[in-house]
Amino acid sequence: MHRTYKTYNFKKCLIKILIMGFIAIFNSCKPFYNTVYKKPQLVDTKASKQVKILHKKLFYLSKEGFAIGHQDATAYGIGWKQSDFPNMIKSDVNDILDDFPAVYGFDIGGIEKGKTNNLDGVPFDTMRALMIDAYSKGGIITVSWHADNPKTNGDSWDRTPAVQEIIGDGKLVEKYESWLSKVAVFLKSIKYKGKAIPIIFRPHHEMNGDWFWWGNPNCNSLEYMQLWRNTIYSLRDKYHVHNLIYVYAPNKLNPNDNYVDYYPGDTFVDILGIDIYDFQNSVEFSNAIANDLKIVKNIATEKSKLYALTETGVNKSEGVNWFIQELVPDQNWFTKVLYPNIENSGISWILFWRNGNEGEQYMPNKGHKSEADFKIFAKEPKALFLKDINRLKL
Ligand code: BMA
Repeated sequence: MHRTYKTYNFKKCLIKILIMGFIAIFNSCKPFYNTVYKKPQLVDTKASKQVKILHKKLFYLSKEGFAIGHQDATAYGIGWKQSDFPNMIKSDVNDILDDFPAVYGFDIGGIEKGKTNNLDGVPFDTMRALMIDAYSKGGIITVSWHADNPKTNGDSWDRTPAVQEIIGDGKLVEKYESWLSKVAVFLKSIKYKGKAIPIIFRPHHEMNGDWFWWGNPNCNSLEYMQLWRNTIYSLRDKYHVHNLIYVYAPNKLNPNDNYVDYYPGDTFVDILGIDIYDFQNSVEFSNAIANDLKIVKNIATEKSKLYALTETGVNKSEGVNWFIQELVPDQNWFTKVLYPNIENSGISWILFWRNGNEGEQYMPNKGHKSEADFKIFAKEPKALFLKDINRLKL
């Protein structure tokens, strides 16, 4: 009896193992690309598997809605910073919803000089830990770079022309190279389970605006394109960074702008982005969103690339336009102004800018006048938070 029972158990085990083996083989045979999700042409042909998975996730996301992102979501918020809560992951979004953002924006301005903290005071070690934490929970990481001015060592907003000197045989080429080497070391150091986590990288953004040293008119479009390509040659080919997806992101288009004025070429850009804020007039904002996102969508579709609203938010603390505010009260901005404009836009994600202080706040916190409206926005079918994107089957 005893022997028979053992044999029976052994057989049962063997069958289980065989079934599990078949399932594993079946799953691993499921093709990564298919007729809906075709193999994209990525900037980095050596991009890691994690990058490829992230790209696929962004693609499928955009079929369901758009991932909701927040800059520095877990690094600080209104009235708090991460070090006040060392044993938990806090975010202003989570304080009002039973969920977290799906996309986590960070800025590495300051890394180029080997600083301990970024330009907004976030320690790079904390930033790395927060990125890993968010990624381990299914979150998506995007990074911008408010680099200092290499010519003057002033900040990003020091508009002294500098690009000419960090391209070609410019005097500061080596200096910029050494900055990129520090960017590379940091971005490669952000690892989860031994592998560098995939990062959506959005350097030298808003170049059609006139506020950054890399922007118009401080360099011309050809110089900008050269800067962009050199940045990729260095990161990808010299410093072997293979965990990046590159996003080209102008600011909202001025009447004479073409979206592709500074576009460095299809082989140098993975995703098309655009930054559009509502600073003064919500009607103007709605028009810009409708108009610009349509342009971005058309160009991206033609190029078979994904696209996103890479920075946004409402902030009328300066230049308040009371008349417009009465027409479209800010308390209802998320549901009345924003959502209708992006609902069918096809963007993969939207990134609300940081909650630096009450004068520079783009996400509601607990008790904020838009809290109730944001909660309604969060329930909209296309607004995808962390739990929603984790439900996606790739
Ligand atoms: C800008 C502003 C600055 C900030 C920078 C980097 O848009 O928010 O205050 O230092 O982003 O986060």
